[in-house]
Amino acid sequence: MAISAQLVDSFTPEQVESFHRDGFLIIEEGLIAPDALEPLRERYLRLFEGDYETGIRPDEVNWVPGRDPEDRTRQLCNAWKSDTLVAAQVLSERIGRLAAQLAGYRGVRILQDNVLWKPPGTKAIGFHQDSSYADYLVPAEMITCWMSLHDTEPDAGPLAFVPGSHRWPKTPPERSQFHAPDDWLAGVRSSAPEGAEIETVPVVVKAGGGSFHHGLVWHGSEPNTSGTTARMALVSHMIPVEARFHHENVDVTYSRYRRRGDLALDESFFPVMWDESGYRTPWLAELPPLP
Ligand SMILES: O=C(O)CCC(=O)C(=O)O
Repeated sequence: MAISAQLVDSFTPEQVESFHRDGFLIIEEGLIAPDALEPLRERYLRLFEGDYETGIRPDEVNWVPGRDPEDRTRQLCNAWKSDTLVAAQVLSERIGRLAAQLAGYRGVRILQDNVLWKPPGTKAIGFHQDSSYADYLVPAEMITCWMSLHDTEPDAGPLAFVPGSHRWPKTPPERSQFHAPDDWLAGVRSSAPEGAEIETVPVVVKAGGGSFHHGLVWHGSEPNTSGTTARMALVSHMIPVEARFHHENVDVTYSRYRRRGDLALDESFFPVMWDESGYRTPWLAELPPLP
């Protein structure tokens, strides 16, 4: 029997204001429908075994069982290309519309997804600013929706934000400090304005809840010290619909999708999730409906 739940469909002016003040907005529940949670968790187990429904490998596979240490937070990027259920959630029109409302964009397209799995005993994800990884795009910015597939607990390494840090300058990415750093706040400390207090706010929500965050807000997650509680999260990193490739700057992975002599983002790889004109990339209609 279907479990009914109120899905978040728009934000109040107060929520939009709070996003702009803090650089993030936490949503207790209703980003993912309850009936989609267990099927998505099952897809995660298959994906991390290297079992790809579409036969296509994600753009980044940052953890492979047996190859990589058990104490690493497990991550895939662009698993939507490998699994149609993940694609249906990551590329959801509703999530795109909500992101556009918060960011003030006239439309959004997907830049990249993240599939994250943080079992007990796994180490931190270093605090970072997403937009500092986007200099191969114009404009080099994004808004992110982070959706939890589990109830999150304060000691299970929840995603956490530094409020107001989206007003601090953009700092170049420190890629070696992303996966499993011992000092997960090192990056924030070195870039915080003198005297700024570094407070972190954890995302403690029900399964299906999560958050939206500004591309410049500092965020990351501490080690999972809970001993018992795993968490999985699904992330849509979205960019303004009019974004294009930078004519010179490249990304080691994603600039492979740049066509010769053309800076446009190809909708096969960067589909438009929602646009105020009513346009949505046509092939998205082929995705399975979400449970
Ligand atoms: O879930 C995490 O630990 C990190 C997620 C993250 O960095 C993001 O959503 O941008």
